[in-house]
Amino acid sequence: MTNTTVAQRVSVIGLGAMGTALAKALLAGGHEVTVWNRTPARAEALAADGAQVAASSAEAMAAADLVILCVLDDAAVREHLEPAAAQVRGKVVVNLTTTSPEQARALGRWAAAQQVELIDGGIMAVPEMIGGPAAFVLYSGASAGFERFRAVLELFGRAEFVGADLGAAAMYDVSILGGMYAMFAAFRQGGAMVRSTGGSAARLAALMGPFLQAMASLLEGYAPGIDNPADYVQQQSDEFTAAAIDLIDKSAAESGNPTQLYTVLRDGLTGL
Ligand code: FVH
Repeated sequence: MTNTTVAQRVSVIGLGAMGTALAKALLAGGHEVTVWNRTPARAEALAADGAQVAASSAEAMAAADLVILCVLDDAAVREHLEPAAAQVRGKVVVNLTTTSPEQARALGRWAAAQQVELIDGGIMAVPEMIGGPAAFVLYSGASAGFERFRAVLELFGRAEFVGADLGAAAMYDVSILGGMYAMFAAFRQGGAMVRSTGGSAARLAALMGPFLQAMASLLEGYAPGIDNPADYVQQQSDEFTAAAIDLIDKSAAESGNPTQLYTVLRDGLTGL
């Protein structure tokens, strides 16, 4: 049952920067929150905000109907979830730890054997954004469990359910992060290049930011040709794209900042 007015019993396992932000959002939303962290001081800091502090991860999981994990990696998730099978049986578990799609599916196989409704999540926000208008979280896996706790999960940011395949949220997550890292790598490289002509990364940011935002608005129009390659209408020839990227590559070398970055882009965007 989704009910925005009923306080739910929720546990948060892992109180790093992100787990702490999640727990605070749940407390602000009026839920009964139990927390556990490997280093106890981080959990005790949340007691003042109204959280119950559990003595072990298993005790925290036993205290809740909805269990949220946000630890370093897949190994840390398994280290705490697998010995607590009895504490999570019949419950909804949301793993907001960043993992690969196959790691999410493998955890799903374990969860299915334990009668656990597993949801994998990918947080598209930094801790300071949690609960704010720009934050969103991708979810996949157990759709009934997601709907049951949707109102709780929406406290973190817009909740986007992307499919029943447990690997789906992680695949969207890493795809989006790939775009982000490509942008930051190009900005860092560009900053070094413009400095060679007396420019600055600050000026580049002011010019590049709005241009990239305009380019981002073209992504939706580009999508149908990727979803249905038979319908793909090429906007720009491979020769044009390759020549443009080669010019950027040559300019990087002329600036004294040679890089493999554009070679990789050329391979990704053209068949040449
Ligand atoms: N911070 C961010 O901007 C990103 C946004 C996108 C999603 N990520 C993922 O969220 C997971 C946690 O990230 P975090 O920012 O909270 O990370 P830290 O502040 O470094 O805290 C790590 C917590 O994990 C605990 N931990 C580590 N290993 C273990 C273990 N073997 N057993 C139990 N807990 C473990 C650690 O505990 P402690 O060091 O305080 O004792 C912290 O609570 C992560 O997957 C990001 O990729 C965040």
